[in-house]
Order: sequence, then C-alpha cells, then structure tokens
Amino acid sequence: MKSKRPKHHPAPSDQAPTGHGGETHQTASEALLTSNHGTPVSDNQNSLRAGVRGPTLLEDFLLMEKITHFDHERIPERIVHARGSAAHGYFEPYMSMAEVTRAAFLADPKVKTPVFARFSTVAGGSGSVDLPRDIRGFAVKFYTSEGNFDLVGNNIPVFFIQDAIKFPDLIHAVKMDPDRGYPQAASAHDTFWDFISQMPEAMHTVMWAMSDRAIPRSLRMMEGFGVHTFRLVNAAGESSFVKFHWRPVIGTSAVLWDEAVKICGADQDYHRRDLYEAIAKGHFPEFELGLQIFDQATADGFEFDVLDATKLVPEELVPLRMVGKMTLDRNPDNFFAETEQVAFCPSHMVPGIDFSDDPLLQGRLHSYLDTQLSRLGGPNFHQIPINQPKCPFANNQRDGHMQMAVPKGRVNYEPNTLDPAGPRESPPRGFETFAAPVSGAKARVRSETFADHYSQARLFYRSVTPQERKHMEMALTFELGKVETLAIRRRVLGHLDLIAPELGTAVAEALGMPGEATVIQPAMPPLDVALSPAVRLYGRYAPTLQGRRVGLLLGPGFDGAKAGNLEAELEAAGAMVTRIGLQAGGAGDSEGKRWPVDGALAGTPSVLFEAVAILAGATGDALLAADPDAVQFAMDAKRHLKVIALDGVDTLANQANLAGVVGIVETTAFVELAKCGKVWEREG
Ligand code: HDE
Repeated sequence: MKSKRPKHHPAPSDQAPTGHGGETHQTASEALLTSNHGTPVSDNQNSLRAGVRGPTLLEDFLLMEKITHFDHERIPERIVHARGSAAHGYFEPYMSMAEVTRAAFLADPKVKTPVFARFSTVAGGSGSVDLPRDIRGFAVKFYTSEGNFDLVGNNIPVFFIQDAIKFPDLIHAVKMDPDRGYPQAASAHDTFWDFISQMPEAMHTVMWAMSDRAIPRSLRMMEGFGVHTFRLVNAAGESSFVKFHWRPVIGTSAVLWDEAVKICGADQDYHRRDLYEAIAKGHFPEFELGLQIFDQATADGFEFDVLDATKLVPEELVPLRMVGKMTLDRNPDNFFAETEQVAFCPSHMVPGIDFSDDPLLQGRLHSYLDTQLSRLGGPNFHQIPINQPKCPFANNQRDGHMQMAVPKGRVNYEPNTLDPAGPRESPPRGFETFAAPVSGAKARVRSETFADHYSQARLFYRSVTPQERKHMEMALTFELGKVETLAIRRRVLGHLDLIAPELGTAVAEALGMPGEATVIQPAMPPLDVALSPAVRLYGRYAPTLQGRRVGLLLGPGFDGAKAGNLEAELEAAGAMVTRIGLQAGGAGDSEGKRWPVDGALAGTPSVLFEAVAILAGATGDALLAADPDAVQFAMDAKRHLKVIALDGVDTLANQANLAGVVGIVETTAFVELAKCGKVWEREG
C-alpha cells in the first residue's frame, strides 16, 4: 500500500533552489548525490519532519550525517604558521651535484622532482591578515625518488633563539595575549618586547624582522633560507656543511609599512590571492636554489659558530652556488586537503643530506612529527595524498587511526623468513647518518661560541641600504611606541645602543626618549666585522616588471589608443595589469567604447599595485577630482613612492598635490621607469 505523505513543500519561487515541486536553478547532472555510505539522497533541501510544520525527526540519518561531518570540518590550526598559501610545482637541478651529495633530486638535470611549497606568516591565526609585520615561512616538500625531503625554512636567514627549549616562550610572547585575545598577528605589544628585551640572542633576527623583509609585496618575490647549517654527504661518505637559499627569479619586492596597513584593510587575502592569480594566469613563480657549501676547516675559521641559528654565513665569505630551480605551476585543487593537511617535518630527510648539531634544529626534529599527530589525528598522516611519498614505500608499521591501506599477508615484522619478497633494509641505498664525532659530558649549557649576540645585528644594520636602515628605525619606533611598559622600551633601547649607537640614538629620539636607554652589559662586546652588501633587499636584482601588478585607473572618456598601447607594452614587459573603473560594469573611452574592467575604484585602491597609471577625458578628470577614492588613489601612490603615469587628469593631479613630484610621467615613459620599482628620491 502506498503511504499518504505530504509532498515536499516547495519554497516560495523567489528563493533558490527549492527541491522537488519548486523552481530549481540547478543544471541537471548525471552524478548521483549520496550519503558518505552510498545511500542515494532523494531530497537535499528539506530535513525529515513530522508533519509539514512539525518537529524534525531524529530518524533523519541523512541530516545527522551531513551536519556531523560539517561540525568536524576544522582541524586544529598550526600553533605557528597557521596562515599559509601553497602551490604545486617541480624542481630541476642545473647540474649533477654528485661530488658533494648523493641526494637523488640533485643528481641529474634531466630529473624533474615534484614539489609542494607552502608560504606562511608565523604569529597570526589561520584567518588573520596576509600583511602583518612578520617573518614568512618558506616550506618546500620535495617528493624525491628516495623519499620526501622537507626544507622547512623562512624568508629570513636567521632565527630568534639558539635553543629549542625557548621556542614555546618565544611563541607565547609574540602571539595574542592569553587574557585579552589580542593583538592578532602583531609583534607590536608588550609581551613580545618584554621577552625579546631579555633575550640578547634574538637581536640579530629582530633587526631582520624590523626590516622590509617582514612586509613582502608578494610571496613570489621573497628569498627563502634553510636557516640552519645542514650537511651534504656524497657516495664516498664525505661530508660538507651547507646552507640552503632560495632566490626569486623575478627579484624581491616589499611594501612600505603604510601600504601594509592599508592592504590589510583593502584585501586581507592579498598574498594568497596574488599567488593563486599569478599561477592561474601563467606567471609561474620561480625560485633558484643556491647552496653555500663549506668544510669543517672553513667553519672553524669563522668568528661565529655555524651551529648557532642566530648567525648567517656572509655570502662574501662563502658565495652561493646556484644549483637548480623550483617552478610553481599549479594551484592546489582543494585548500583543506592540500594546503591545510600538508605536514612538513625537518625530519623528513633523504640519503645525501644530514642534520648538523644545531640545538634548534635538533629540537625541531621532534616537534614537527609530534604536532602532526594532534593536528592530523594520528600516525597515518603520511597516507593523506599531499603527504604521501611519490616513490614506493613499504615497512611493517601497521594499524592506527585512519589506516587507509589494507596490508595483505601474515608477516608484519622483520626479520622474517615467511615473506621473502617483503621489505628489507639496504645498507648501500639506505639513509646513513654521517659519523660526526661527539664528545663531552651531558650538561644543560650554552656553548661559549654562541655568546656574541650583537656583531651580526650590527653587520646587518650597517650593510643594508640607507632606505632599509631608515625603515628599520621607523619600524622599531612604531613597535616600541605600542609598548606600554616604559622599562621594556628602555631595555630595548639599551640593546639598540649595543647593536649600533646611531641606531639607538635615532630610535630614542623618534620615541621622544633620548638618553633613557637602560645600559646593558653584553656577554661579549660587539665586533666590527666586515659588512655584507649581500644582505640588502634593494638593488641586488635587475629592474623588471615581470610578474608585477600594475593598476590602470580608467576615468570616463580616457584615451583608448593610449590605454591600449600602455596595456600592450606592460604585458609585453611581463606585468600583470588590472583595469580599474569608476564602476564595476566597465569604463567608457573617448570614442564611446566600453572597456571591461577588473575592479571598481572603491574596492581597488592603489596600494594593491607596484605602479599605477591614471587616464581620463575632461569630464572624467572632473569626476575623479571630486571623488575621494580617486584622490586617495593618487595621493597614496605618491606617498608609497610609486611610479605614476598621468594622462588627461590635470584637475585630479592638482587635487592630489602631484605637481613637481618626481617619478610622475607620460604613459609612453611609464614602463621603463616602473621597472625600477619605488622612486626612493621621493622619500627624502
Ligand atoms: Fe617551526 N614549527 N619550529 N620553524 N616552522 C612549525 O609545525 C618549531 C623554526 C617553520 O607550512 C610547527 O607543522 C620549533 C625555524 C615553518 O606547514 C611546529 C622550533 C624555522 C613552518 C614548529 C621551530 C621554522 C613551521 C607548527 C624551534 C625556519 C610551517 C605546525 C626549535 C628554519 C610549515 C607544524 C608549514 C611550523 C616547531 C623553529 C619554520 C610547532 C619547536 C628555525 C616554515 O612543529
């Protein structure tokens, strides 16, 4: 007998989609919607009710399954580096590096090794903004033919602390205060500077964190560093030390602090969107891998200890050897499955590379594996597709949460005779630890060779360009200005005096606290070591517009021929051009032709671009001059030292005080000048 049940109740026809009986806006699909257990679903719009207007029934197993799954969609975010963006790609070596390493991915220029790279901020939560002042993570998983090698680095070559035991304190200090839950993703607060002011070893990295490196324009335009000293080991078992570096092929670029602040308001996903769009449009980010290779005798000759992660090896002492290139050419298909679930571990090591005794690195070897267990739910996280090696892998580890494999047979131990085809160890092929000699008594001590906390901070401050130095002073002034406890500010000023007296004085004066620094006795007085221009951010890469974002603001009645030429020229130079109109629906040129635009002015300010052009006809000029967004667009472009092309916008130029400003050009001269990046003369 057929039961008499009310028909599914259609929703009013102006609501989309309504399910059976109602109007639906969905297109027909052959694919059957089912539960997670394969039951076909007849109605995905209405839950099961007792009566048309009655209560929902507990019996609705389809509703329960759907909501329960949804309730568990989030997993614990990373305690650090929670906010990240990633891409797939490949690595190709330029030559065989067999003389120094037996690593398979560095052996043969014909071999392309797949990679997955994730870039991140450190301090903020997963939903925080992309442009806080922060160090950026630069983690690359190489899926090599001999296992996964994870190079889990940062965009800064040194780290705040020397010993892993201080990491939880450092991170607690920089993350939001535990009582009030703010500030998110910001070091400008008392707890960070309180901690730092008592950790002289942090001073070198603090200088990098206060530099423009901590506010990169794009994830595609930053350098990366393995930070620690590692070892390379060749087939004969000979070892050398190595520092890993990544260099962006299109060069570096950073924003000014005021730009960073405004970008966070205009587009808090700025870096993530930029990476995704660049790859989608074929502007594939490329990074060259450079190695600093040196032997024990060279290491012994340095004034610092190569096992101390607060020190860099100046490139002037050990030059970089460029050995290959990583190209990121594919966006993740699914953010959660790939970017969120990727599990980097410095302990993911391959034959031919080895660890050093750097105490920070040694601590990391435990931490990352441990963190994946709670983040990803158990010991089988290596079976998640993004983490799986792409080479064969086999052992006798079994079971555990979310085991995805179905191992066959009765043998799950080794040695055995019952499964002659089962996996066996291999002395010639297997990972072999370099037999570095170890001696000494067990002790909780810090080596005397780690005691120099200021010389390299001074080296960095004095080696960079005057603009970079000025920005560091401004950043320190800003951050310390946000610190409420005077004693903390004074202690930091004391450290700055040790790093470089001229720095301490500049910041103290800018804070209005001259002469207030606390005098600090260093464990070791700083040395005046040779400067290292290689640490500069600016002036080291050839001028280019490759991969740069350029905004064209097209006011009503703009000259279509000029705009067309400019756009073509920019694209030929490799730039990514964004057309901006007063309205999202398009911009009309002087001939009455309507040009599609990528964004409306109100949501597309000039901070989003490296250089901008503004074109309009006479009425358009008047409209722009009367529009606060347009005036702000021009004034910000000036303040942020951008090359600006103007055409037909005299009234706007007046309104934005652009008269006599250096770096403002006709559209025809724009491309060449814009290649040079910021117009530093304007900063004064
Ligand atoms: Fe990390 N770090 N870290 N770190 N780190 C993590 O691992 C840790 C350090 C870095 O995109 C965590 O999977 C300790 C230095 C990156 O998924 C955690 C110490 C450098 C990423 C962890 C350090 C890094 C992490 C959190 C001091 C540069 C993001 C989630 C001994 C060389 C990787 C996770 C990604 C992530 C611990 C210091 C870089 C908690 C204990 C130095 C790029 O395991």
